[in-house]
Amino acid sequence: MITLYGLSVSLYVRKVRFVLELKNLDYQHIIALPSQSPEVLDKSPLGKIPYMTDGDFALSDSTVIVQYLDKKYPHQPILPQEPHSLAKALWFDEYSDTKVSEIISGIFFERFGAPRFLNREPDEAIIKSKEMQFPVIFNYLEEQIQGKKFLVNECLTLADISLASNFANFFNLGYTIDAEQWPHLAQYTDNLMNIDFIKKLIEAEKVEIEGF
Ligand SMILES: N[C@@H](CCC(=O)N[C@@H](CS)C(=O)NCC(=O)O)C(=O)O
Repeated sequence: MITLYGLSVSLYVRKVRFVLELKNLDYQHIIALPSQSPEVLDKSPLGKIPYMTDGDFALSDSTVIVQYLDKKYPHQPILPQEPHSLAKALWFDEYSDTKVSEIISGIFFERFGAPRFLNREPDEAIIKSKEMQFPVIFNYLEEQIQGKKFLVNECLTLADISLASNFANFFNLGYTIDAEQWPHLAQYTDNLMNIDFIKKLIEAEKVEIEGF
């Protein structure tokens, strides 16, 4: 049995859940926070979420987990075999986990996390400075998408799954993408958010985080 630990609103946790859902794997999700407790460190040596167990095998880090899942459960693959395509898919996952996350999840953390976990109001100056960086990621992605439905090989890969996880937080925050300025990105993200398993999980999350 697969058990995934972490908060639903984490883009890294959501990335893993998207893959579990896409592959239609049986799993349980346990809500857990990052922690330096010995029990958590035992499964996640950096104390971060997500971490996962598959039977008695424990592993952490979203990118490690999804690569493991793709190897062990190869139906509905998310990673291409061909080396250039594989590198591209892993690159967009990295770009999403770092640059996109720093901006979008940075804002999400201020709005959602600061009041709940740091007992303070969101810092509007931090939010403003991150909003000003939207064009950096939008321009790059616009150029990469070029009217395609998916980023790599015209089929859904980890590249799109990782970005969908980040943009779910972006849309949940009430932002929209200016389709005049970034038509490809607006269309691309709209397509992603309407893929069945993505849409369903985002809806389910809303119920899970109610009252959090
Ligand atoms: N590279 C990791 C990043 C995971 C991560 O940073 N998770 C955050 C929550 S969204 C966390 O646990 N932060 C606590 C910490 O950094 O100690 C992954 O892909 O899973």
